[in-house]
Amino acid sequence: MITKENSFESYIWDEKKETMSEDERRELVGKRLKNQVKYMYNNLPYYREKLDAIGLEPGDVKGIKDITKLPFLDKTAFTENYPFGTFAVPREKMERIHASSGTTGKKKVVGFTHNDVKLWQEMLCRCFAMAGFKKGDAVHISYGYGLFTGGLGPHYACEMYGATAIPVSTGNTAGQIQILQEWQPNAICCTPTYMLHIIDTMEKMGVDPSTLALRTGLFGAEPWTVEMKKQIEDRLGIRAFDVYGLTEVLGPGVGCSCECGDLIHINSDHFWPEIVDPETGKPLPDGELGELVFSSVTKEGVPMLRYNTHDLTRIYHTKCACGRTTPRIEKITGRADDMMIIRGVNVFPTQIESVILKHKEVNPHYMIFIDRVNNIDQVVIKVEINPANFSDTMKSLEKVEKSIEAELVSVTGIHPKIQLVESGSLPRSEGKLKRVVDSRFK
Ligand code: DLL
Repeated sequence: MITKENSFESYIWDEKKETMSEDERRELVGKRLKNQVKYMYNNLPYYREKLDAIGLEPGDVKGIKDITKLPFLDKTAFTENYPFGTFAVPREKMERIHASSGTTGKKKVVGFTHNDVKLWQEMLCRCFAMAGFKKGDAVHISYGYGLFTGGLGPHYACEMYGATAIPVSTGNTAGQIQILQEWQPNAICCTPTYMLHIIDTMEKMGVDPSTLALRTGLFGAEPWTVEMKKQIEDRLGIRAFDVYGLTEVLGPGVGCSCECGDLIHINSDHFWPEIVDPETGKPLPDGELGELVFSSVTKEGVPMLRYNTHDLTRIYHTKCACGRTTPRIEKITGRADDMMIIRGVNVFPTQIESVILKHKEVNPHYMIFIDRVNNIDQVVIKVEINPANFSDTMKSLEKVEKSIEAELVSVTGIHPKIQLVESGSLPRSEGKLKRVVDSRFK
């Protein structure tokens, strides 16, 4: 049996691009932006109309400082031009098409040219190096394969990286564990909640994590907290990294966290980030919470300039101890539309998660139910008991419920009711997990 190799080593995939000075990068991206505006104006009727409507000519954008002259784009670019109206090259020239479902209605359809696929591979190679993947590693990919970018993105990146892709996709958790045990992959890619589900199942089956060769993992596609990262690292004995991205801009690989902490390095030479005030759209300085906006300055198939992700975070333009100079964002708090307004107080599921996961008497699985009773918002949070750390008396049940409730009041300002439920009784997901059931407006 091969046993886990403990030495963790990461490196920088592209020294030149990832460590260039911010001034050099601004210069480079400025040139790319200037070309991209012209390219989109000439090849995308919907974009030309947008610029014409505000009287902006492509020549007005001369460098990065002019980016704020450009209008914002959002998902309506996709819905209004469905399916292929955002394609800047003919469909015949696309090497691949991906799509994300979105919460309502039509899919956001994104075509990738040959160069786009290469770019995507390169961006993910940067993430692999950051997360300590080694050449020759076997990579267990449990993101869904198909239109979702989570499966095929890392799959093709393995080819460029010189790693062996194991395209397990989602489902059949016991089968996944068998592969982890018998084929001994060194790295894993999946959503953090699915990783936890795999770990729970392994524990139930009596599988000892130290018999696996897993050393590191790239987790993302949904908001998760540092507490969840710690659980994955401690229970599985691996290093966990946060990979970020969205279909409209690329897919996974827009950014990734490094070994120095939880901030996510953004590959800003290709995906220029801005943080803007959700109300006014004005760019915000480093350290302020706002919406994350991207300009994909080198994409050919479906380029987007100033695309508002509605993901909320903060940005920092300081050099990281790892040597990279790329700007870093904080873990995503959630999308602006994930925000729950409870009796006028704004709360994100990630705030609730950070409290719950600190309590060892419960499992890291919870669901949030919101309802309006007699015109008053009521929140019930169901959390699973962790039988291993729980003494099974009514008194201790109440004690744990009260202690989580009290901490939630101080962290979030809302007064939820905690309901402890049996271990294993809440739904699990193989992909992105939906944790909130809001029945107020039904
Ligand atoms: O989720 C791409 C992806 C696949 C990223 C695999 C990472 C790993 P979409 O389905 O288009 O694409 O969803 C994008 O998911 O705007 C965020 O709200 C959320 N998201 C993605 N990565 C993270 C992350 C993929 N690391 C949307 N942390 C984004 C928090 C994330 N949220």
